[in-house]
Amino acid sequence: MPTNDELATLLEEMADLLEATDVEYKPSAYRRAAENVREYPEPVEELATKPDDPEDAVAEINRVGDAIAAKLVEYVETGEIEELEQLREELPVDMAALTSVEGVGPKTVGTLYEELGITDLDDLAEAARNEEIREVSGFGAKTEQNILDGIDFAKQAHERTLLGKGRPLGESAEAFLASIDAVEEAALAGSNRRWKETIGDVDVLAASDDGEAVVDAFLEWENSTDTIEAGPTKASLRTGDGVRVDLRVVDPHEFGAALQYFTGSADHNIRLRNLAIDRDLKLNEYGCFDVSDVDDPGEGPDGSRTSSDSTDGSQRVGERIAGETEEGMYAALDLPLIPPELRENNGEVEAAAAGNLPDLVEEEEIRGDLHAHSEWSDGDTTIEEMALGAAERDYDYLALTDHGEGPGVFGNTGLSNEELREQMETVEAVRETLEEAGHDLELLHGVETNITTDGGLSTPDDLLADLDIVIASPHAALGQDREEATERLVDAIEHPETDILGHPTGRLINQRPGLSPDFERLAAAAADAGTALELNANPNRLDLPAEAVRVAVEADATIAIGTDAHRPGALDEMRFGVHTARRGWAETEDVLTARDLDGVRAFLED
Ligand code: DGT
Ligand code: CA
Ligand code: CA
Ligand code: ZN
Repeated sequence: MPTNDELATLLEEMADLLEATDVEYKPSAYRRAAENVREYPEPVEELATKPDDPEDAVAEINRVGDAIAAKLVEYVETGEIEELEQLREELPVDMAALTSVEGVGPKTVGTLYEELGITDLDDLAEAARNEEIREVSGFGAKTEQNILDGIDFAKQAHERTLLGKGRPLGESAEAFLASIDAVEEAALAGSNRRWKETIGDVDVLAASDDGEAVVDAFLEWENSTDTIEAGPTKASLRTGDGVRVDLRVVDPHEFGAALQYFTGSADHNIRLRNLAIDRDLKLNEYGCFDVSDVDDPGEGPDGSRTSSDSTDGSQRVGERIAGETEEGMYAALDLPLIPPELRENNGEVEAAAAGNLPDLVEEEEIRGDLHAHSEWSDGDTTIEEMALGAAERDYDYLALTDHGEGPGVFGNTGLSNEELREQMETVEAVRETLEEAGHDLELLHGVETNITTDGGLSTPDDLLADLDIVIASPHAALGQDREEATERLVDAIEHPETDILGHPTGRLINQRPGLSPDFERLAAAAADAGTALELNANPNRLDLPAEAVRVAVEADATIAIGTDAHRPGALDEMRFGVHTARRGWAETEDVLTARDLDGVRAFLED
C-alpha cells in the first residue's frame, strides 16, 4: 500500500533523473504533479485501484496528466515504473544526498556522474579534494571549493536538530524578531511550536505592514551566518551550527491564519481544510472565507502550496470570516483552539469536535522532580547544590537518585551498596541545612538501580526497602529483541521495590534506538503494579516517547516526568518532558510529578 508521500517521492525522483539527463519541460510537470499527489486528501492508491478506468480517476488530481496517471497506476499494479527503473540504471546515483549539497542540482549530478563516475557524497568529497571537479568543462576551482564547503553542511542537515537545541534557538529568533521596530507581533511556528522531539528547520512568523524592513533587519541577526534566500515577505537563513530558519512576514489581519497554517502539521491542516470544504468554507494561510457565493473557490482541498509564494488575491475569495487570531480560525469551524502539541492528525480534530479534548498537564503544574544525580555518582555538584536548585524553582520535593552499581553505568560511577548507606547520612544532614535556611523543600532519598539483562535489579532488596524511592532503569543490553525487552521491563515494573521504571527504552535520539518493547504490555503491567513509567525529560532521551505516553495514558498508567539532572541548571529541562507528555495526551492527573508531596508519598507507599 504505497502512501501519497511515497508516490510523490517517486515522481520527484523521476523529475530529477529526467532533468539530469537533459530532458526539458517534463521534470517540472512531474514536480507539480508530485506536490498535488502528496497533498491529495484521500489515498491516491485507492483511485489507482478503481475497477474501471483507474487512470482517468488518477488524472482527476490537479496537475496530474494522463501520462503521469498511467505511471502511478503502473506502480500500484506492478510495484515498479518501467521508465523509472531504466533511468535508475542509466544514472545509478544517490540523487537525494547529492542534491542536498547547496549548488548541486540534478543536472550537475548527471554531468559529474558521466565525467567522473560520482555516485554519492563520499565520491563527491573525494573528487573535490583531488581537484578533479575543476577539470570538468563548465566547472572551476571556485565551484569545486563551494561544493567542498557544502558537503559538511549537507551531511549535518541529514540529521534533524534535537528539540533541546532547536527550541531555544527558535525562541531567540522569536525574541530578536519581536525586538524589530516594524514587527507588531512575532511567533514561533512549525514543529518547534508543536514541541516535536526533533526539528527539521525553525519557522518564525512576524506580523507587520512593512515586510522588507522586517526581512532586512532579520537578516542581521547575530546568529545568522548565511542568507539562503530573501524576498519582500520571507527569508531563510542558516545559523552557525547549520540550522535553517524560515521567516514569514504577514499582514497583521492575517496573523492568526498564518500562525495556524505554519504551525502545521501538514496532516492536521489538510484535515481542517477538508472540514472547511464540507461547510462551503475555504481555509488557507490568509484566512477562513465563506465561499458559498463563489463559483470557483479555487484549486481544491489541498490549497496548493504555490499560492503561498504569491501575494495576489487569488486565495482571498468570498467573504472573510476569520484570520486575525488563531482561535478565530478554529472557531470558524466550530472547534475550540487545539493545543499545538496535539496537531498531528491523530484524532485531535475529532476530539475537539466532540468537546473531548484532554485537559493537558501544564508546565506550572509540576511540583517537583523525582530523578536527579549528584557528584556521588556521575553528577557535577553536591547534593546540597541540587537541593537548592530545586528550592529555587519553588519545588515541593526533589528525589536524589544517584546510580547504584551495575553494568552499563558510564565509567563505573555507580555507588556501592555501602556508599549508598553512607549517603543516607549526608542526605539527612542536607535536610537539616535546608530547614535551617528556611526552605520547605522535601529531599527524598532514592537510587537509580540497574535492570539486569533478565529483569532483576542490581541493588539488594533490603537496601532498596530502606530508601524513599527506587527508579529501575535499563542501562545495558539495549539491543534485545522486542519480546526479551518486554519481559525484562515487565519484570522490573513488577518488582515490589520498584517505584518508577526509568527511561524505559534507553534510547538516545539520533544516536541509538534503544529497546522497542510492547508499550501496551508495559502500560498494563505498570497500571496493575502501581509503578510509574518515567518520561525522562532530558532532550537527548525524551523517553518515554510521546506515542508511548499516549499508550500509557490510555491504560491508566502513571507518568513520572523527571529531568535526570546531573547539575542544577538541567532541572530546567523539565519543560521538554512536560510538552512531550502533552504530545502524548497526558492530563494533569496522569502525571506523578504534578501531584503534591502527599500525593507522591501515597503513590510511593502503595
Ligand atoms: P520540520 O521542519 O520538518 O520539523 O516540520 P514542520 O512541521 O515545521 O514543517 P515545515 O518547516 O516544512 O513547514 C512548517 C509548516 O508549514 C508545516 O507544519 C505546515 C505548513 N506546510 C509546509 N509545507 C506544507 C505543505 O506542503 N502542505 C501543507 N498543507 N502545509 C505545509
Ligand atoms: Ca520546520
Ligand atoms: Ca520550514
Ligand atoms: Zn539512567
